Amino acid sequence: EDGHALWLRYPPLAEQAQGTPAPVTGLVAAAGTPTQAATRQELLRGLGGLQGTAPPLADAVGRPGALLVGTPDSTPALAQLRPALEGLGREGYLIRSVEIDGHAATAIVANDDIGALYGAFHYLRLLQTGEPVDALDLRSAPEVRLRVLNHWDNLDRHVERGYAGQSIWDWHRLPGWVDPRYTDYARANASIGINGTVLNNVNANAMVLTPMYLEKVAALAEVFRPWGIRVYLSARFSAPVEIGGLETADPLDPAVRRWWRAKADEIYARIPDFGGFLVKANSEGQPGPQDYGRSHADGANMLAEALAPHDGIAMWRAFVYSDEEPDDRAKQAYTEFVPHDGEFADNVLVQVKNGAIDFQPREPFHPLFGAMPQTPLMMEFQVTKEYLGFATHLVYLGPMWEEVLRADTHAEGEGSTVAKVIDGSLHGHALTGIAGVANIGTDRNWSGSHFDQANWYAYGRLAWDPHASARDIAGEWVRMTFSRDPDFVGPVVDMMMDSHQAAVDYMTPLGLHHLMGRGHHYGPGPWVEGGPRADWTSVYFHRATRDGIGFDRTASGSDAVSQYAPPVAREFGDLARVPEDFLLWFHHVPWDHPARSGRPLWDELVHRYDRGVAAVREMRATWAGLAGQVDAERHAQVAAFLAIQAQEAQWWRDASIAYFQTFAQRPLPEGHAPPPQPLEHYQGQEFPHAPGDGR
Ligand code: BDP
Repeated sequence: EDGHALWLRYPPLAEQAQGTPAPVTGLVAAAGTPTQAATRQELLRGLGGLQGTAPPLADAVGRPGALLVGTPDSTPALAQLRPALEGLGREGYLIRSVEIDGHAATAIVANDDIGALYGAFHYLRLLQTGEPVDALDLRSAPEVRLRVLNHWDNLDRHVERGYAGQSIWDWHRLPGWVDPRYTDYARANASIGINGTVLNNVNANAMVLTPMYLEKVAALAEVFRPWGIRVYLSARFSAPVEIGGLETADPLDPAVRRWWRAKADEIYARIPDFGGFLVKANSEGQPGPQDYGRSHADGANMLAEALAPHDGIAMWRAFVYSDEEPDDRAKQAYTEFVPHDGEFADNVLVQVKNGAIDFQPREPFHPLFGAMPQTPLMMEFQVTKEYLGFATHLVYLGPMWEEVLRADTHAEGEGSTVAKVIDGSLHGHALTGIAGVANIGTDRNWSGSHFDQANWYAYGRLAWDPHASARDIAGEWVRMTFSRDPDFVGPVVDMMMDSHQAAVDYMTPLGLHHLMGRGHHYGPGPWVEGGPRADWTSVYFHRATRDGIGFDRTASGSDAVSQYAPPVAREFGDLARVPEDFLLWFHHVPWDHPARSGRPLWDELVHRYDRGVAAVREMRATWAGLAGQVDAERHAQVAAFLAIQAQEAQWWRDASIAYFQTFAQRPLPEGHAPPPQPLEHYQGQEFPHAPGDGR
């Protein structure tokens, strides 16, 4: 049990605590297309594992208990369900208990092969999670059209912000050697409904657009196609200069436009279902349209024009940095993008990180959501835990994503949630998307730790349905990955659900943000200052002085709150109403400011740091108590990682308190131990072994 099987383990149901459903007695499944073959194979594999033996294949229903999967065209016995398929689109499906030729049977039916594959995975999930399957009437279709992973993978296989080994794309051996892992990857993603993957880092190398690499990309696309997954590439804006021999990459230059059109034609000739481009432009030193005095819309539309004849999509990121430092970094994306609402071509999606800074442990939702009604905005979540303890800390991201998706932008009155922006319903967009920065690498367990698989899983499930519950998703994942025993599931789900708040508490409590070590982002660095840009330092963000701490983003400060719709701006801007988790994000307050607990701010801060440390201690105890309920191999690794997390939570707490105390000039509240080392000790530590950005 090294975790390689992910949530697709299919252990015998008979060995599990609960009763077992009546076995499937026969499988009616066509295999005339690669997707149909994959569907049939998955059901044979899944049922073979869960039931002990795979059911026999059958052409027709001859006795009770058959399972039929397919489309009305592939499987004539399912034709009677055709009318019920209306509105489900290509990817949706029905799972129903039916009667066929006088026999009770289960039907998984869809308009298209890919829908049937998704339905098959859903059916297997029901079995794996112990849900009853004898009276089914399920209907499901994705709420978001493009559900993609973003790999920040470089061509030399270093993964930027990757904590699970090297890139799984073995560019050196492709296309000659097509690693079976690519199929495993596609299968795992299809099981959670992911239908696109951007193969290379947003800090892109133009080489990936040359024929040599496109041949390799085409080989991957071939593997992914049966699983409903399209490939996309990050496009470097200056590619026409770097690999095209042009003198400019100006998006309004006709020769540049021609170059991109020809490049798109060339790609589609090799990969007819290529998804499109993802672009990071004018951000952190990347080239972009502003280099030529043009706007983001000019840049995006040039690529959109090249992709449009092939139905390709341009995903243009809103994570931008202009050369000129703003008065508040949190305001920048909004300032640069909102004036261009309505200017983007129809096949452009603007991809927005969940918060306005950068995947911090907790951020309020990005003010762009709801603020660009004429532009489809896609969500960018970070599945890899750059700022949340890398792969060693157990932090389940479901609750954080749920918090953002359920946040109310008030853009069209109450109930205008971020989820409704993303699913297109708020402003009537048919083109919708969501991206997750992948946590996948060459480690046997794919994600660097067993529990980080849950974040990949939860990302896919929330992409399919952004209104889903993080707790339900955790429950599914635990049952499939570890055990269905309620005595195990209950405490583990609780531990996962509390884990995000714990990390926020021991790293960045009360709305603090951007306090990590410089460059590698490993461990605490609240003292980081100097360097090329103020907004790459910690002191810029926490603004601690003798008088107080926090970033004043109200009208008396940077006024970033005014980028939100008025009811939200009023709430965040009001010291009495701002959620305490965002207190120091929006307000600069004195050290003796009374927190809602009644404690003065300094005491509250210390209290929260210690609360986080205590929560990790509890997680360790919970997990230790579950020994014997999972295999020893995975239990031991999780236990070891929790021990690392406990040490590092303590380190965050000690270093942060030692530092902030130099401003607060107050003793620690009673019952809270002072940091064991002087501040200089924490400041002097170096980490040559910490994985960095590789640049
Ligand atoms: C930051 C990462 C950096 C990425 C950047 C981005 O530190 O490595 O390149 O985001 O999203 O979180 O472009």
